[in-house]
Amino acid sequence: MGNKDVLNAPFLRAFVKTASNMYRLGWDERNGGNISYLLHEDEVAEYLNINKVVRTIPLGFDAKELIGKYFLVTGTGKYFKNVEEDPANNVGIFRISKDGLNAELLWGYEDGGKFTSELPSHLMSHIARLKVDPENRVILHSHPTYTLAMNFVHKLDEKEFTHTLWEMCTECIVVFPDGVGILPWMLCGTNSIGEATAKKMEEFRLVVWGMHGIYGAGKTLDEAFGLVETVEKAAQIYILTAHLPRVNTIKDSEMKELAEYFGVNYRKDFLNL
Ligand code: 2HA
Ligand code: ZN
Repeated sequence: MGNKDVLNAPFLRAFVKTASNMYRLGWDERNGGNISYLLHEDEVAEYLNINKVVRTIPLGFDAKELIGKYFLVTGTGKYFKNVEEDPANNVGIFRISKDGLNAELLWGYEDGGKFTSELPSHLMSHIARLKVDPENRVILHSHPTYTLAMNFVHKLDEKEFTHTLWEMCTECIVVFPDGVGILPWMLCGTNSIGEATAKKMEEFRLVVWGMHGIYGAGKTLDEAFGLVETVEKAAQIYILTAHLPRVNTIKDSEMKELAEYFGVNYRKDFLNL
């Protein structure tokens, strides 16, 4: 128990790979972006002594719904670019303390750092998603280029924004039938934006932070990443074509056909049928 090298843990390898992919796609400049991954106690215990708390770090909010849960989370001020070569300084593994107010660090943040400034949005979103999907394990935040560009030229209305994305790639409505939630520009790093994000997460696995970036949620790193990747692809097609005359389009009746054929529960109110 607890004596295998955590750097070889499949959950850490997958996490690092996700951060590197996001960096290489240009979504996470400098310290932009953050990822949180809910770990099972037994998988943590295979690599770490779960009775040895390295440091206790106040959360700054009440996370009592997550008491005793373990998270792998990127560090504040850390660059996605550097996660792969130095996970121990750039990410950390902690457990939520018995009073729900602290993070009990078990590994990582070795240079004295701590979790991302967006932890309120992450943990509050985990709480919200777990109520909808008990298997949800990942929340990630990023600044994907075309999605962000689209924020400046497209109306930030959930129905219209989702509809435009669905129109840009045939499979969009199948990948995110629940659509995209949108928050207006808000001050980031606060409990308020955390509460607002979590409220949207009750309904959506994707939440755009107006003129800032996007959040994705999923059962796995691949699911959360894939959702953001698909939105970004659609936003890229939109930005590449928005200024050109539209000659062809995927019709709402065709999107309905897709959703029905693939058996997904889509937002019918986001189509104009
Ligand atoms: O700190 O992306 O929203 C990284 C961020 C903040
Ligand atoms: Zn951000």
